[in-house]
Formats: sequence, structure tokens, C-alpha cells
Amino acid sequence: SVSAESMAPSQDKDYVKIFIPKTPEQRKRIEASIANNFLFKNLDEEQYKDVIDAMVEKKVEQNEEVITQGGIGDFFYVVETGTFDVYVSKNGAAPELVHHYGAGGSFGELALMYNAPRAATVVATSDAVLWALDRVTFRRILMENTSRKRRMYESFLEEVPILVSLEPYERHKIADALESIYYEDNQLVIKQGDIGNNFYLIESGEARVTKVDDDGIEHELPGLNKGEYFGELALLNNKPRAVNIRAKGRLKVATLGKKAFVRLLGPVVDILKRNSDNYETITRSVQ
Ligand code: 1OR
Repeated sequence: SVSAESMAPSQDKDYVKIFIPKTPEQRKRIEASIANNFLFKNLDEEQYKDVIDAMVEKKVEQNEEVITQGGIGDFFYVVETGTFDVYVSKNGAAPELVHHYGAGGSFGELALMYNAPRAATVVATSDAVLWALDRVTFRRILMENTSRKRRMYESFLEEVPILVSLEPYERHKIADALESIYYEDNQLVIKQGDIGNNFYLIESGEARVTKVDDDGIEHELPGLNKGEYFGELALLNNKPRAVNIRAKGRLKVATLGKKAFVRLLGPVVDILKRNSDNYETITRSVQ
């Protein structure tokens, strides 16, 4: 009998695992290539092994077109070495350069996730080494977590004012990298003077902001609400945390680590910097 459960990709017992033999050296190279890739986070030991077993090495020459917009999705790719440009042509117009990838990057997931034609063309801009993962293994192991996270954060990220100027695909990549954390009333999220490692977006609840002046007196600053962000200053300027931030009631934040912040929020750094000039006016009033 065919139960609904056996139809779910990860429960499919008839699935034959793909095993492409590899040297220990090749396995090490794959592990290094996926180490900082969020799509490979949260895999259990068996899933992790199955993914590596199924990957196949693909050597690419400069100028080779790895993916062609409009084509059929067969593989998902992780970049071990080399660089790639991404072009999108809208309504038959000339292709426009929209993105770059280097070592540790990955692409080609969209067509596999949504059973859609390739959304972009990806061209090697140097000789390169890719690890390719077939469609079935991608869907069976990597897709569930990825599409759940993208769905979960999609509507929230669309409403975050600082991110409205981004392409939907750029917000997808941010969703892949986000982790949600809860804080209880009055719990400290950021301590003035600490080194900064994270950027925060408020998913729900409110945050209190205070600043301790040179005489040790703590001043209340305007609070923060849903859709607002904090924690960017220390990351932008490599300076200690400028204020204390505490939960006011129960607070839910989505956080990005420093590396992801730099990589994914590059397009809005100028806006972040410009906005941070406003803080000077606010904080000067309490000094
Ligand atoms: P794919 O399977 O559609 C092409 O094959 C891949 O290029 C795609 O998956 C993504 O992994 C990657 N829009 C769509 N796909 C993109 C984009 C992109 N950038 C990289 N890919 N845009 C660029 C956003 C910075 C939007 C352009 C309008």
C-alpha cells in the first residue's frame, strides 16, 4: 500500500542512494567547500555522508557556461575553487550581470526546488572546480530545511524596511543564514563595550536601548520595535558595542553572524552607514 508518509522525500525507502567513489583527499576538499555553507547546516551524520557520497567532481574551464537560463535543472553546484559570474536576461533583453560566486559559494538550487527553468546563466570567469549534487539527492536531503527556512522568513524579510531594496533572491540567501533566538523580559542581548559578532533583526517584541556615560550613569535611548535592526555598528566599524540592548517583554530576534552580515548585506551597507549617522545626534543628547 502507498501511504502519504512514504511519499515524503526523506521517508522514501525505495530510494537508491548514489555512491560516487572518492579518495579521502577528495572528501576533505568537499568538506572544506561546504564548511561555511548554510544549506549544509543541521544535517545529521547520515545525511551529511549521503550528500558527500553523491557529489561528483566537475572541472570547468574559464568561459564555460555551467548553467544556461531557461534550461532544465539537473544539478546543484558548490564551488571549491574558481570564480563565476551570474547573468539574468529579462523579457529577452540583453543579459545583465547580477551576481558573482567564489570558493564556498553555491548555485543552481532554484530550478531544483521549484521545478522551474534555470533562472540565470552561470559562467566560469576562471578555471574552476565544482562539486555537483544530483537533483534527487538535493531534493531528498537539502531541500526540506532550505525551503522551510526561506518560507519561514520570507514574509518577515519583505517587511523589513532596510531590506526592501534587495532582490527577492538576495532575501532568500539572508533567510538561509538567519537563526532565530528568544530573549525573556529584561535579558541582555548586547552589552555595551563587548566585541560584536552578530547583527539582529527584531521578529517580534520590543527592545530597550540604554547607554552608560563616562560617569557610569545609564541613560534610556529610544527603543526598537518589530522590523527594526541593531548590532550593525560594531560590525561596520570594528568597534566595541556602543549601547546595551535588553528585551522588553519577550523578544524574538533573527541573527546573522559577522561573515554572513558582510557578505549578504553588502548591498545595503551604505544605507546602514547613513542611518548610523542619526545615532550620533541621538547619543550626543545624553552625553
Ligand atoms: P537556478 O537553478 O535557477 C541559476 O540556476 C542559478 O543562479 C539560480 O538557481 C541561483 O542559484 C543563481 N536570480 C536568480 N538566480 C540567481 C540570482 C538571481 N543570482 C544567482 N542566482 N538574482 C541575483 C540576485 C543578486 C536576481 C536577478 C534579478
